[in-house]
Amino acid sequence: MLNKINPWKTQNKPSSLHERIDQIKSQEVPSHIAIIMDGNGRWAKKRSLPRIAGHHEGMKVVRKITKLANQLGVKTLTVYAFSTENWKRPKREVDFLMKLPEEFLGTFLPELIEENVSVKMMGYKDKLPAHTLKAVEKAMDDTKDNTGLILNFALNYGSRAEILEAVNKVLTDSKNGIIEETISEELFSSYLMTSELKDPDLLIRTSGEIRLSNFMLWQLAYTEFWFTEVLWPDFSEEHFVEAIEVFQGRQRRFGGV
Ligand code: V07
Repeated sequence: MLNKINPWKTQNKPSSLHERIDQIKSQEVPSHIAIIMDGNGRWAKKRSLPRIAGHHEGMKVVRKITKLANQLGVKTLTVYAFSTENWKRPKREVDFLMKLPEEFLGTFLPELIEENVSVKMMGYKDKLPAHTLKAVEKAMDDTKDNTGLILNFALNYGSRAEILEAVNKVLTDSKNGIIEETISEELFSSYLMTSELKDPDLLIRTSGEIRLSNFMLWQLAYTEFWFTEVLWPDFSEEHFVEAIEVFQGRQRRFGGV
C-alpha cells in the first residue's frame, strides 16, 4: 500500500515498541553495547532535588535497559557506573554512590538470576569500600554460571590507568621471558580488563556531552557512537531501541563488502 505522505515509501516504519523490537531482532543486533550514563545530576537539578535523587533514579534505568538488552539478544552490556575521577565529588555524594551497588543488587539480583544474567565488574577494586566490593563479588559469584547477558559494571574504572597497567604488565612479562619482543594488538588486548570481552559495537552517551571521558579508549577504536541530549534518568526503552535502529541502519549502508 502506498504511503500518503511519501508516495515513494511502500512501508511505514513499524510504530509500537513491540514491533520495533521484533524488527531489530530480525537483523544483526550489536553484540556488545557500552553506555556512559550521564545527566543524573542535571535531571535532579531541573526538579530541585538533590543530585543523589538523580543517581537513584538512574539506577532504576540500568535495570530496565538490562532487561531489554537481554531480551534483544545483546551479549554484553557495559555501563559506566563510577570513574576514577568521581572520587573528587563531595564525600556525601561519593558515599551515596558507593551504596548503590548494594541497593541495586539487593533489589534486582534475584531477578537477574531469574533472567540468566551474569554480573561482572571492571575497575580498581582496591579503593572501593569493603561493603561495596562484598556486594558486587557476591553477585558475580552467584551469577558466574549464567549464560545470558553479561552485565559488566565499570566501577572505579579509568581507561588510561588500565592501559598503563597493561603496559607495565607487558614489560614485566617481557623481562621475565614470558612473551615475545613484539606485541600484537590481540596480545595487548589480553592484558586489559576486558580481556574476556569482545570490543563494543555501539557506544551510547546520554545528556548531550560528546566526549569519551577516559572510557574504554583502546576498546572503542572501531565502535559506532550514538549521542543523545536525553538525560540518563529519562532514558527509555524507546531511546535504546532508537540507538540500535540507527546502528543497524549504518551497518546496512556501510556493512557491504
Ligand atoms: C550507579 C546509577 C546509574 C547512573 C550512573 C551513576 C549512578 C548501578 C550500580 C551498580 C554497580 C555495580 C553493581 C551493581 C550495580 C551503580 C554506582 C552508581 C557507583 F554490581 N547503578 N549505579 N553503581 N548509578
